[in-house]
Amino acid sequence: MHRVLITGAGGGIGRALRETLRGIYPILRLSDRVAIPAARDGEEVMDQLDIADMAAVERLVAGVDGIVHLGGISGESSWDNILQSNIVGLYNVFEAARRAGVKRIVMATSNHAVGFYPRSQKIDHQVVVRPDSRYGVSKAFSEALGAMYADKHGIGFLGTRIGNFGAKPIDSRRLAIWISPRDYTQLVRIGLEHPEIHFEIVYGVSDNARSWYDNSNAYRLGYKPQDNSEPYAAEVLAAEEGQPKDPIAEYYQGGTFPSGEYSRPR
Ligand code: 15L
Repeated sequence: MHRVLITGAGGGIGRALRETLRGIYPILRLSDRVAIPAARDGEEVMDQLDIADMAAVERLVAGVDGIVHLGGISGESSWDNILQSNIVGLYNVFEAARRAGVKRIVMATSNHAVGFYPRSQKIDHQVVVRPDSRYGVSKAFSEALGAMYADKHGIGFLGTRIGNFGAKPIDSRRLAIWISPRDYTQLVRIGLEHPEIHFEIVYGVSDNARSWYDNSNAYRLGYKPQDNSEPYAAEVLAAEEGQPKDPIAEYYQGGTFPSGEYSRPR
């Protein structure tokens, strides 16, 4: 990989990858719809753009070998917002990538594509999607789009169903789904560099003892997570003691995403 594009480079994950992937690939091209810090050696910072604008996306992907697509909306939002960024914008990125001859796409899909599975069930990468929100539906769409562009056009696709990315797990649910920056970097590199990626789904989680995922597909591809959430467990659980809990949010893997706007009889 010579030139790797990171979309959504101004967000939390994008800012971290900008550092951890620095020097790994000769050129990191960075893009967002918000302003991001100026380019350093080995970087190209693109003009601010909205991925719903196909002409702008075509300019963005020209000359790129691989894409880490973090752009778009990263949580629940109105249908119109999701439609523009995570459906139309996402399609633009894939279609422009095909026209430009991009070889690989690593997608930030999400645990919310499968958030309506109960926490009591261990799920692998082959379960049927059970999105917990409009946002989760858009992430399921990204996986379907990845499959189509892999099967029809040969763009290698790694869908990383990210749990929660950060320096440490921030609550009891995140003890199950947390991923550290260095572990996520490893997954991204597998997606860009593994010689045999055609279409793969993995969970973007560290080696958490409380995980409700069977992440054997990631391990099969060589993932060796360095971090796990257990050292943070006592502190996280103590901080939550006595706090009121919503039973729907507690029951499902997706937490407040399934319980938000929930209108079934409880
Ligand atoms: C996600 O997909 C979101 O992008 C992130 O902001 C968190 O809400 C995360 O899931 C989570 O479930 O913790």
